[in-house]
Amino acid sequence: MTMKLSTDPSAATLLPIAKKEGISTVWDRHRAMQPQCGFGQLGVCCRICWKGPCRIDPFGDGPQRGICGADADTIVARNVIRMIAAGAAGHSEHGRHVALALQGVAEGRLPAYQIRDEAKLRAVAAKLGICTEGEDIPAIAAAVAKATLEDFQNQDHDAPCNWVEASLTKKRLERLQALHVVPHNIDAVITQIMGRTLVGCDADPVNLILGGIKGALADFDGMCLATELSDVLFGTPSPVVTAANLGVIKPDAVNIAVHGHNPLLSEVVCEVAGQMDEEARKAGAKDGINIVGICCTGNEVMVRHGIPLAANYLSQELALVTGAVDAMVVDVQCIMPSVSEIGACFHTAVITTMAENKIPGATHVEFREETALENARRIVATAIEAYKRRDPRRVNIPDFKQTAIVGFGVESVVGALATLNAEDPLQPLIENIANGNIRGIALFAGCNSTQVAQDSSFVTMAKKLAANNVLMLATGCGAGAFAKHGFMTQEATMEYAGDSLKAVMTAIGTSAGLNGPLPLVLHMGSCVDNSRAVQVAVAVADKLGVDLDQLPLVASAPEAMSEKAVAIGTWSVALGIPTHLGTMPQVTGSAKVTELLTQTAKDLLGGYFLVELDPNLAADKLLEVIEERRKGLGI
Ligand code: BF8
Ligand code: SF4
Repeated sequence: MTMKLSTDPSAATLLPIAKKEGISTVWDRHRAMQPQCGFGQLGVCCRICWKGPCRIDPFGDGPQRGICGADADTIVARNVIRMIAAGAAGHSEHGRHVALALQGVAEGRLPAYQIRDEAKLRAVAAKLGICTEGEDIPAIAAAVAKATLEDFQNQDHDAPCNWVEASLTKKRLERLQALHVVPHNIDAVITQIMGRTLVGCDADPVNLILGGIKGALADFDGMCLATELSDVLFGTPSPVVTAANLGVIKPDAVNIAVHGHNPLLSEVVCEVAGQMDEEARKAGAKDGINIVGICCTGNEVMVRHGIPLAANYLSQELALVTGAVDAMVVDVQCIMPSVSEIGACFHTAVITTMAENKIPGATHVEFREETALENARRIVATAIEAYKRRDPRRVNIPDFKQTAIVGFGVESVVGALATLNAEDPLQPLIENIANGNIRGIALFAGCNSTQVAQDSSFVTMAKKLAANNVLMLATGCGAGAFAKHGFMTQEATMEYAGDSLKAVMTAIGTSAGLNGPLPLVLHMGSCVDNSRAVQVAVAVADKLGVDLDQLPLVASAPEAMSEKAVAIGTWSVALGIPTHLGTMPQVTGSAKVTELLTQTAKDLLGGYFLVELDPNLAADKLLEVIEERRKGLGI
């Protein structure tokens, strides 16, 4: 029996077409890769120096040490913390770009950008302890940018990064400081990980993992600043009704898919597309320009502007197989290198935009914040030109799209709650958790992976948690999965939520003017927006006078694959959150590292990894954890 590849109905429609056209997809390549290397799966393969590669025999018969003498524990720990460093580098580089853009706006150097949310800017300044009295907006923006960029520059090892310090409970910060894992400088911590994992350096698995945790907290710092400063520049999300899945691609429009992660590019493309709509119509597209999102760029523009989401990670190639995407504009991260080849099978212009992220076969239009408008115009013009070459006979847009109510940032969640209690907005949430109407909160994050039938684990787990009255938040490709499967609708709440959860969601939604319940899963944004969920948790913990590891809060990445997910999962654990992984982490070749991450972490941090590949059992285990936490709080 062949394994089901995806639960997304669009895949079932488009995969046979890809096959007929001779196009290989991620699933074909996954199959061709079998059997995958067992040493790599266990994390016991080392390629850190050219005496290697070395691998440890997991059965104990062959070599137990690499040529340099490193054992399985050292090799596994080094490998996994290098993954954390890579993830932290990706997120924080994204954050640095946004911070530099804010600085440029403050100095009046970037005409394509502006401060769209002044209230948020003031709130961020207050959070960072910046005095704003009597200061104008550019001055506040400059001060916020400066304080943020300090997180990349500070050389005092004892001074925590500004954003980490501002974003955690006091208790959590102290606990992490006692373990010496609080980052002082994002870049320095990432560099330290690369340095200590060179051949012949840190060989102590515990020390290595602690270094990795520091790197993961640097990742958290980068996410907090990326999220908050993006809100300042592009607006803070508020609830908006939109749609998800490949049916959002329009046959009579110039379809531009924005794909990647950083909103600096996609925001300007959206704006310029609006100005160039008439040109598209002149070229014969009677519906003008239609922007659709893929991956986290998709989430960013979805939660801020209601731009529909075409695909999450595993469906990005299928967007091209529709034959109706005229341009796929990409920036950084999670862009399969195969897209240029598939785009070339059609008329699609695949456009790379970042100097440090090019793909052979793609068109490169260099994007710079200083020339953003001009660059975006060229990108949109390229899309219109490509549209003229589209072959209508090869267009196959699956007739699948689901309504999605998205855009639940901290401000909108608190805003909705404030309609019930204006003086003390968190009180209704806390009351309902305390009385058990809401048993707990689950944050679904992370990717799609070919190791799991696409989206299936998200859907299975959410159904069970909903029935057991767990409030669910989602980001990244998890949010994409839920949006595509209709879980971000009021109907889903009515269908799947347990009675008490349904009642609470209905009370909040009705009072917030939604004419019915909140959607079953609240879309908080992209992967960097995981920091939003932490903000809600910190606010609740502060109000209760407890730390994060006491809350009935769990996280789950049932289909994790990226190094960024490794970094996020690790900081989630470091913040005290039990964190489920539904794909096998590449660490099990070391009993010591496995024990550290799944058990010892619980004593050290309160959070820990919980690995369960079966989504039904995973949901059961998370429910148990939630009940255990409730018991701890005496509720
Ligand atoms: O940052 S969830 S597949 S798109 S890594 Fe990538 Fe994973 Fe998707 Fe977004 Ni996050
Ligand atoms: Fe082998 Fe050691 Fe080199 Fe790794 S660092 S490849 S274990 S010799």
